Amino acid sequence: MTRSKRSKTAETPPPPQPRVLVLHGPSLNLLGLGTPTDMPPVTLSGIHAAMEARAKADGVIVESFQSNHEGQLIDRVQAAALEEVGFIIINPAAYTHTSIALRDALVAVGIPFVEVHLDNIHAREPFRHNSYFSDRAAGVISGLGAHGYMAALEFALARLR
Ligand code: DHK
Repeated sequence: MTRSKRSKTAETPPPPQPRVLVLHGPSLNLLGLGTPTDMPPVTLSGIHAAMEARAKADGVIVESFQSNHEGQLIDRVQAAALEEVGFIIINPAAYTHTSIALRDALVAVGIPFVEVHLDNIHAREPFRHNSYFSDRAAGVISGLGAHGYMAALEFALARLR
């Protein structure tokens, strides 16, 4: 039997890159597509690009997923458990205030998550003040606009280190 000349270290596969999943709920696909202003619009693709670039510097993969459908968001959360996603950042949008089903999915997979809202939901209508997610979230960021996603990502990167 011939013995491999390659060293053991060369045969050891690199550890899998940590993964962060960013979930966006209904109508967030419309972000930045409204009335033109002097400011460059904040879009989901812009938010994703900024998060991806920041995470890459730490060797972390960021995937973003937006859906207008509750079941698709639930399916994505369940799939994340099989993909060994280490952290979830979620803006459930209007499902924040309605979806026990999406909350249950997050609790069931047990992946730590941060809840993000672009607006300060407590400064809006009373029906937006309740969240079905906050008591199970590692933290909640509300009202910082797109900065909220970057702040959540910094937290996730620190947790994954
Ligand atoms: C987004 C929405 O679409 C609303 O339904 C929520 C959230 C707030 C946000 O601020 O990102 O109430």
